[in-house]
Amino acid sequence: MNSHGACIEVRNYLRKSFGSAIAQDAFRGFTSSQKFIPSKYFYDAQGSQLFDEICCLPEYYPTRTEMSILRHAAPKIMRSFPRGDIVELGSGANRKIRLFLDAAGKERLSSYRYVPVDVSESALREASEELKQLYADLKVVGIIADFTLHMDRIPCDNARLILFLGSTIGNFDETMQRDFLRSVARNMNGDDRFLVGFDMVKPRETLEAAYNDAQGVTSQFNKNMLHVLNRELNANFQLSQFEHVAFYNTEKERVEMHLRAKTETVVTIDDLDLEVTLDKGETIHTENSCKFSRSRVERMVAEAGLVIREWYFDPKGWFSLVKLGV
Ligand code: AVJ
Repeated sequence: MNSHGACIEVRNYLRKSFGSAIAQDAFRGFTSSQKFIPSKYFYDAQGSQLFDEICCLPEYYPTRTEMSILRHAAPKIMRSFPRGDIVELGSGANRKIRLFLDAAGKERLSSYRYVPVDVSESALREASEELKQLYADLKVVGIIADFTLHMDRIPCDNARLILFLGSTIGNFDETMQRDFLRSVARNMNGDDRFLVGFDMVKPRETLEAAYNDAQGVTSQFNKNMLHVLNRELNANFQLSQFEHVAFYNTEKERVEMHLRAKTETVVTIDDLDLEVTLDKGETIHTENSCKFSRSRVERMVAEAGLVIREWYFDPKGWFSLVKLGV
């Protein structure tokens, strides 16, 4: 352990329950006519690592664009949030939080507590250790939880700036987007602020390139889902039998990722007592990544009882950050 290691507190709410959640979700997904598995299961240690690599790819514009907006917006956001908890939902690597902490300034660090929330304990621990090296005065309380289920496990005894970046909200279906915003809104006090990143609708070629990178990292990330299922549920998916597919669904305004069986394939999922047959060309739907318009965001946040305080864009309007209050 390094000299700061002891200062990081990690509360793991998933140790016993995550396994059964994936079993339930996989059972539902693999007995459905369009087979599917929720995209949150991408993020084991390996998946979190691969996603981190995706963020640096030349084709993957969202991270870079959101960071460029944050570079301008973070100082103003932090000035209007002088003390309290900075809660980051789906924290992953430390790329973004550092922009907020740097904007606050070294002298002010002791006025904040950083509360990263993630499903991957290894990714959270690694990131927290690194952060403590860089910002020794910062208090860090890591929460291992599935924030789509357990908003109530997130501390609410201080004023909060809740960060939900990267357009992770786009991975939810429309009902979940609405329910999730409502659940956060219900949980917020008057001084709390909620900063949400939305990836915006843009030309198809740009979108499809971002999810079909030339180096094949997104393909590896997608196929890692099969590793997760093999490990967590004693399944026997063969990765070489599947190919990565990603396309923009114009009507539904979302990028869809699937894993397509190259030939007819029979898979056994031992822990579910389930034998799954995939026809040649049949897909497992692994992710939706919704792309938003301004009017859709406005309607959605209003329906959740949230009020827009600020709205930040990049010059091309490819990505946006909305600061919300109740
Ligand atoms: C971080 C979940 C928003 O949907 O763009 C990246 C995940 N999937 N490449 C996204 C992802 C494929 C990413 N999110």
